[in-house]
Amino acid sequence: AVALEDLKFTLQEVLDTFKSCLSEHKEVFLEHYVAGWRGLVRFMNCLGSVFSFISKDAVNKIQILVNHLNGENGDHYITVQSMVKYELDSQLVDLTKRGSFPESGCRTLLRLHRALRWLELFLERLRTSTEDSNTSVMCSEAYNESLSQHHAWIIRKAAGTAFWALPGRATFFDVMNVGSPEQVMAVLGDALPLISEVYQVTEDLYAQNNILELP
Ligand code: 1Q0
Repeated sequence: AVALEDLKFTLQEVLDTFKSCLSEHKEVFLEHYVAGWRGLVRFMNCLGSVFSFISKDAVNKIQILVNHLNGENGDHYITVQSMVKYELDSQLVDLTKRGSFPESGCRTLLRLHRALRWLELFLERLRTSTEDSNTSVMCSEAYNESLSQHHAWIIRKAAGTAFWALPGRATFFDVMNVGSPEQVMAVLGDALPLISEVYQVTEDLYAQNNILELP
């Protein structure tokens, strides 16, 4: 019961943080973006230890961004927009090959940004799924359409294997603990447009700055 209460809080928190990500002027607050990811990682950790290699990488990237936020130049990291401008203007980003700035905010956030697209596709499938839909299949389809294109063979292999360990749809919905399948659908329906918007704003910003392929 305690664990479920915890999760309920987490999922609500995740949705709320993505809601609070965007400013009036459609800027993305890094603090809330990172908090959203923290919530997702907590949720993933509850799905079992097969996913720990994934959550380790996510946690590592979250930490890099938090360190920037809390660092002496933290003021420049309030929004993703200000971060991109600051790091590019100050030449703090490796643009073509890995070198002096393996932990730039721009390249680190790009990895999470690509994963957000996977999340969007996966949740959309979940939202429109039926009782006999297979979560592993939905997860791999979403992955193959998005994140996998940026991953080396060995990572794709490991991810593909982990997906088969996903719990079934019913368990998944139980673990979310938002109520009946209809209520889960409603919660997903509320959250998805917000997640899509955060994704799109970031995608446009990265495209305008020509930094969608940072090494
Ligand atoms: C639920 C199952 C989770 C499936 C997550 C799919 C993503 C698979 C990614 C597998 C690769 C992870 C290993 C490391 C990869 C890195 O090489 C890669 C590139 O970084 P770099 O530094 O080497 O250039 N890193 C990444 O691509 C970042 C991957 C972050 C993945 C974070 C996934 C967090 C997932 C949360 C689960 C949410 C469950 C949804 C239900 C929520 C309901 C509201």
